[in-house]
Amino acid sequence: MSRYTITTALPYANGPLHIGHLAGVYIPADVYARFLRRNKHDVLLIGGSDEHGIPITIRAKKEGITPQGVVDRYHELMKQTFIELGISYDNYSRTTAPIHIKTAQDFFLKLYHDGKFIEKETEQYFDEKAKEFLADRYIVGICPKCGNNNAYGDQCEKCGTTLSPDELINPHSMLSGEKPILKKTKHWYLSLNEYQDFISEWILKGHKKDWKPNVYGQVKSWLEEGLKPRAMTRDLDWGVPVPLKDEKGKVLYVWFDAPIGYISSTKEWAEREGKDWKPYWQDSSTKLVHFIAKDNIVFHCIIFPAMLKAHGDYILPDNVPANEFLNLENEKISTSRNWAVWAHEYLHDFPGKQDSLRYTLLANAPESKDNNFTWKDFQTKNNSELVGIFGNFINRVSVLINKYYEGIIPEVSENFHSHELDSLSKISAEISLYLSKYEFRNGLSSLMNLARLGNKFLQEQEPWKKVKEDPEKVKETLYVSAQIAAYLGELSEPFLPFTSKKIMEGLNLTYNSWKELEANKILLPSGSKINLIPLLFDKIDDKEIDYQIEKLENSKKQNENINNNYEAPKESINFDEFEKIDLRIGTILEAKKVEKADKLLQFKVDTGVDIRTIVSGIAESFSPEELVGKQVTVLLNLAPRKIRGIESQGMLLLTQRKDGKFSFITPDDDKIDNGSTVK
Ligand code: B3M
Ligand code: ZN
Repeated sequence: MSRYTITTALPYANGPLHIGHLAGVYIPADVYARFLRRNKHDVLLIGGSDEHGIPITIRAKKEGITPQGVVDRYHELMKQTFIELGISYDNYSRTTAPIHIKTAQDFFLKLYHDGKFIEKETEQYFDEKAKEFLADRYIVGICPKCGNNNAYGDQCEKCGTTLSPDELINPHSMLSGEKPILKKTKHWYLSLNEYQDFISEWILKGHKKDWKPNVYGQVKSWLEEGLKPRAMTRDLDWGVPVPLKDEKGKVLYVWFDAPIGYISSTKEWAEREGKDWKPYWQDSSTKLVHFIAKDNIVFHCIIFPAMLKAHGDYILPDNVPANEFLNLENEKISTSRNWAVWAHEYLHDFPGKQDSLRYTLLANAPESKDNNFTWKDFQTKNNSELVGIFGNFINRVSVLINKYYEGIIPEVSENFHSHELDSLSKISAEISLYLSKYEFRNGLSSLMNLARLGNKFLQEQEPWKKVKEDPEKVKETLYVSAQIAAYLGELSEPFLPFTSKKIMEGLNLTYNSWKELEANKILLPSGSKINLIPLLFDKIDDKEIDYQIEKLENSKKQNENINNNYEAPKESINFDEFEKIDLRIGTILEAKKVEKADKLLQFKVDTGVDIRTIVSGIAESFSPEELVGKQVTVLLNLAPRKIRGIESQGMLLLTQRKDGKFSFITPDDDKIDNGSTVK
């Protein structure tokens, strides 16, 4: 028996979970943990929400709520989703929990006092108006590569180029719109370069050749580039405060605090269960396994191990089985484009069908390359494989044994033997080997082979035809089939826990250890009693699938609209700010072209308050005469400004059609008094 600490990447609590998360991290981790538990290992499956970092504050700004409001909402939603999907966490925590704040701060302080950081002053972008240092994500400007107006300081999402803020053309702060300045600030850096040799020894020269090639390869290329010092603190007001006196407004870098979240979550579990957390992190015989997606490899194979090494009290990961990405209908899953199957929506639309999703996602798990989910494939896998093979077999066995023998497993001769019985232990060993190597797809496919074998066996033996003429043969057939069904119940547990439970209950069995299965134990000896097992799966019809596909097509349409017609929504403002804007209905009294300016028209407008001059760049859309007498909306309190020597004392409100022509915002009732306010 060994001790295992299994961690799952802490998802950012800035949105709901989608099938990409599930297929890449959470379902494989759950299968692995369940498998180890069945092997009687001491297993701790640890998770939690990542509630710090820029993804959270950006979401908060977008929704006009506080970061705490954002994480409260999504933490609960994610936690509930994991429970409903049967992810068998021993503990699911969150990084705003007090126990985490303390654990992360203590970790930082230990490194600080042991002299593991270098303190460095550098220049960073600062928004003078908002009085905040700006994370790269908070600086927007024009992409030097593709001209996209809304490129971020770290990346242009249109062309995918990685950027740094100083590469942006006309950079400005997302907070205030101002041009950021460079300002001095102090931070604490972990000299990753000092850990270069250690990591290279440990992973490259050490025994990590059995790590997945994608993981090993990424580490190797990082090491070849050479590790550099990395700041472990940030100037932000959302995060774990840097626990040093006189250091206000600084927080721990989210990638410093988040992986420590695994440790805090373990502590939280231990406190609740009256256990000791330390062996799970500090005993060298414990196997630490991180389940993550490929974009987190550097953090789990280089930065976190360097932190653990610098601290000195901790074990290092035994393996980091990182997965590639899952696509949806052959396109990259995207939260912002709403191109996703949201886990909570699936659970709502397909109640009781958790295992159908687990099955499809495991069968398509992006283990060694990106993989794809399509609704049609989901339907086929459910209808042909789960209903047609697996469910069908279990159903026939339970119905026939109940019909012929009142649910009692029939007698067979003492030295009865069959090669189907032999295959049970072989398949158990095969699945076990696959799972121990993190090959979940292969494991699942072996399980299905066993169901296929059972189905084929029944089909060949045709007990329903022979029951009269050869009752002894039929007893053997159903005796063997019962054993296959029992093994399916046992072996499906890590993959399809809800189904497994139904089978085991139906067969009146309790779980055996995997060792006993590999030793070919007869699980249902003659004379044991089984029940009629309700149907395990039902068909998903075209209507349900069409509805899902339509949902995706709608989000595609919406995206096209957004991309074609609309500017990105602006940051939210509060009511007081809106109230400062003075909008009135007025009437155009005079209109004429501005000399030597093709685009400009000059108006005299009766605003009800006064009569004023307003200049507007709409000459290409209207001839002046047609506008006289028109009621329009006027922005009254815009500070006057000179346009071509004419003082413009306000602004007329217009919108622009797809063809570029302007159109006035006009009341739809012609009896509005000039000077009426617009609210
Ligand atoms: N929240 C990144 C992500 O969701 C991050 C993982 C933290 S694991 C310690 O991809
Ligand atoms: Zn670009």
